[in-house]
Amino acid sequence: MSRFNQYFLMKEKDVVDYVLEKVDFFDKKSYLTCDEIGDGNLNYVYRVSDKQSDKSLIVKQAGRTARISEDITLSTNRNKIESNALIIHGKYAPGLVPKVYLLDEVMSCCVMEDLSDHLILREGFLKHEIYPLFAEHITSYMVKTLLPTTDVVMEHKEKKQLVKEFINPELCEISEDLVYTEPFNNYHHRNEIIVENKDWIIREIYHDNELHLEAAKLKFEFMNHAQALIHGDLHTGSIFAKKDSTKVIDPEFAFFGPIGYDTGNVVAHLIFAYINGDTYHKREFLDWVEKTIIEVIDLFKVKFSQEWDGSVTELLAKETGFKEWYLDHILSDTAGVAGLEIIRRIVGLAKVKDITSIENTDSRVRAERICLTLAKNLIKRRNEFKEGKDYTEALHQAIDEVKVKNE
Ligand code: SR1
Ligand code: MG
Repeated sequence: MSRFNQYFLMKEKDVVDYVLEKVDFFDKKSYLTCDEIGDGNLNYVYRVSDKQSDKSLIVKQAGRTARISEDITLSTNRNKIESNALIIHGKYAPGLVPKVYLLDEVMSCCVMEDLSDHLILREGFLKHEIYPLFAEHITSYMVKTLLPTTDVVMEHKEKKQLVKEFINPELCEISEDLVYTEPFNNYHHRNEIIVENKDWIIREIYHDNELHLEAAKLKFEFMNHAQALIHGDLHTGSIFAKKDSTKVIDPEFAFFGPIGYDTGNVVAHLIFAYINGDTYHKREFLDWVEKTIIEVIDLFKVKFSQEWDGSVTELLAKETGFKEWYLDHILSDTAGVAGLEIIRRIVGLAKVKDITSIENTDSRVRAERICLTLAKNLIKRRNEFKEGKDYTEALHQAIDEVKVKNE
């Protein structure tokens, strides 16, 4: 009788036994080693390796509470959502996500391809590494995974069935709270603000009612616009990269939501990378990030439009002007979400190393103010961000504005 017929949170030793019992991957006589390598906020991630054959795989298990805080209790069903999203994304965008070898709904874990020849993109960015193909790859990933699951392409009853399967209430609630609500009012008393920026943030974020109104509109867009099966957490910690390859991992926040939530997250985290590079005067890296921000928007538009022409099935979506209207809406959402994502990572609970690793206090204060100044602009003027260069111009404007105010 298997000891894995009832859920429990595994330790390294259990994971080795689990893999030998459940997956036909290693030789049964191999000597396996296992390390917990997770650094995310929610789950446990184990790498199981066989030194002799040089083979390895990943086991990811969901606990009943979030890793970041015991106070956050969560359904372990998120592991099923993640695995199924990876399987669907693998079908639409082969080569851009890891392969799933096994989904185990009892143990709430999945076994998947080990990508340890890649590096988490945020870690690469912290070393100011350049990834020449990133914009090409991530725009392909987004267009190929998002458009086919919209009503533009997917048969409508099939889509509604998938919407049901991807109802993800608890993880959506995390985003509704952490991204769309708490940064503006600290209503769960868990925002974390550095003391040197406290008064500035109270004035510029907590007391800006126009900003709150726009955040409210975007929150309802997030909750009520079942546009496509989105990744739901597409930051640079959810992406593995090496020079010639990009793999998107971790879609446990997947649900049917606005496409701009994914595109906006990618842009926001490129902006964090830029601000970190700017703090350390990394010119070559800065030029590359700036070019990448522009390409992410502009290539997304081109690829989305081409893919639309080749795959649209909904009759009314073929009406002249509809595609342009649809894309325009995605672009406004992209800017709005990018702004929200920036604010939540500076003001809220879950931060990003691009900013927290800046040790010098004056530099950290400056970096945060640039981010927040830009973010407010992105949210309030989101209808005006139509091209990649609109973002980089606004970024430079924010840098100049903060410089002037500091003088
Ligand atoms: C409680 S989880 C905090 C954050 O980590 C994830 O990566 C999501 O971004 C979530 O909001
Ligand atoms: Mg994650």
